Amino acid sequence: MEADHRKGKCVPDIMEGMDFLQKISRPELFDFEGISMVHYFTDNWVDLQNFQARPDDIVVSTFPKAGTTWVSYILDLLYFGNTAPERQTSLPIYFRVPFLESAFPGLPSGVEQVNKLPTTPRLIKTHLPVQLLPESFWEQNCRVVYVARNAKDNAVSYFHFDRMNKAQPEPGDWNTFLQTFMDGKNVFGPWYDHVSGYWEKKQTYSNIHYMFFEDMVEDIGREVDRLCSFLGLSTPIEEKERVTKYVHFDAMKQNNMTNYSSLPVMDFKISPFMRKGKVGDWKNHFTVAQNEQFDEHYKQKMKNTTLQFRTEI
Ligand code: PPS
Repeated sequence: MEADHRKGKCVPDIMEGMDFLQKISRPELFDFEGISMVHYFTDNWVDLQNFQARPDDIVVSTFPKAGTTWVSYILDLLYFGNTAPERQTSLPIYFRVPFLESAFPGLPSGVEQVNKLPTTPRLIKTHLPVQLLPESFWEQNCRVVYVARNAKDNAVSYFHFDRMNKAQPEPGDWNTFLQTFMDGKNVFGPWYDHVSGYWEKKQTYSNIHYMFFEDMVEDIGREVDRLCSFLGLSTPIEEKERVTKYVHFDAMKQNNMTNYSSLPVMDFKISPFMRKGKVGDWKNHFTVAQNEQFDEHYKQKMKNTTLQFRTEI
């Protein structure tokens, strides 16, 4: 990224690569290190595993569709909302907080984007399960903000995302996708292992802040406070209030820098990126039979973890 944000020249060359994305086709799913993956996230694997983290890097880690963009934007505003206001109007959030494992044709890889970030700290997005995160993050004792979302709403959101996003495999119909999700055969592998993997890691690695999408919907002000405590930020109250206003669902949906409208792989006529942002939308998708089957399967998969979710608030 060649842009110099401090001088106001902030639409980087990277935007020119976006045309390539229009031409990409739906990828095949394959097994990669025991995880279902697509090549857009494995093509740069050697660089990725050799990635050199810095101690002040902040990693936003999530299972896809758990609230990544929401937390990324909160962090971006907390750190850079005042110092570089032009970033807010000209650089989409997915370039401000690069997607580490991404390797899309025509665009610099996620690793290259991170290495060219002009900001400190560097905010870095990943969906990698805990065991595949590059070692240097742990070696450098980087802060990791993990966001988890209840399995039912997470599955619904992922289903609609796969329908509208050409960089993902075809999801099939809802029943098919739900089975895929339960089998853990979606991109980035089983939800169950992802959320419990980071939860277990937290027991031995104290620099993980584990957040829940449901808590954010319930009280975003409280969650921003907790996040600031974890980060050691003494952000003034008025500033925090400004941040919570900007990151409201409706504001982010209207904001072209946070709603992904500039990413040509997504077809918003099928489903928007900022879709509903609710807890409990699963009730509009699960049949009674699907729900019973899911609950039974869930109990088995989650029987060895203390991790608890709310499916309604
Ligand atoms: S991605 O593609 O994995 O980075 O997607 P991710 O950002 O993790 O998740 C997208 C879902 O988060 C919802 N979202 C929000 N909900 C409430 N408030 C705010 N501000 C907000 N921002 C994003 C978004 O609408 C997607 O959820 P669904 O249920 O599909 O609406």
